[in-house]
Amino acid sequence: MKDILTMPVMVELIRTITNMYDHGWDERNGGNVSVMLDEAVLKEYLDTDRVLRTIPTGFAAPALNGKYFLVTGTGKYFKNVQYAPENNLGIVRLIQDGTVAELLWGYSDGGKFTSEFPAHMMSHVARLQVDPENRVIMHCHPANLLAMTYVHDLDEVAFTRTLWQMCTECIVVFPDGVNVLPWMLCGTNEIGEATAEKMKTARLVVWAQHGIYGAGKDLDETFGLIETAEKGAEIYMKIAHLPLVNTITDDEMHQLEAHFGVKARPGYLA
Ligand code: 2HA
Ligand code: ZN
Repeated sequence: MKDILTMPVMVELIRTITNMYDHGWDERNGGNVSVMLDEAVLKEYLDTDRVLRTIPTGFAAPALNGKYFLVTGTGKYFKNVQYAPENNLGIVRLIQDGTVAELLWGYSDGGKFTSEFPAHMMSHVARLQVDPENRVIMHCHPANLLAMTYVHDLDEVAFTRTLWQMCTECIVVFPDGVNVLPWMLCGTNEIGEATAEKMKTARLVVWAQHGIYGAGKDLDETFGLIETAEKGAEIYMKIAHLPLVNTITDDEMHQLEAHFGVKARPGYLA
């Protein structure tokens, strides 16, 4: 059996979480990440027959039955993950239609997965239906995106168009746009279901006055999505109070679509 801390996705998750903390996206215990694992690879590092304990999930997700996830722990600080991964992270297998999680590794102080586990698992289900390659759901609290939800119309077309106009590459990186949920109570099945519904049409979902969710095939892609949206929001917060003299026009957006081979969300450009 190889050392689980050398499993490439584990190494990458710890680096990514540290990077998210360093970006200021995950104060205190803010943020959570889940990665769906490949069973064959995991078995090189872990005896998957050895169940440490079982934890009820409080929801059903039959599509994820038998699937393995590496997930951040509830109440854990991203700042600390690199120093004590086994305490701050866990590996679970979902059984009984996703109503129960078997803990196979981690949460070593008796803890469990993030309070946003419903939003993560329901979003995995939603994204896998659209993109069978999806593996990662990431949530964090980037300051400029949050700030933008206090001063910008939360209409998804308007919100997306503003972000696209803030940096040339935004439309190339997230042509599917950004979906937006109004303020809702976090940590509940309700916000999980609402997030998953929004994930059917975009890989980025903003939670107004709270943060953002991203989805992607790997950690780099998902981090990059959030990073690019946050850069757009940062530019917006720098200029929103100033007279707007120039912008990226819809005609220029169409040039970007053609040149980079992407298709903007239908109806979002003139
Ligand atoms: O506690 O970010 O949304 C972690 C969170 C909850
Ligand atoms: Zn949060």
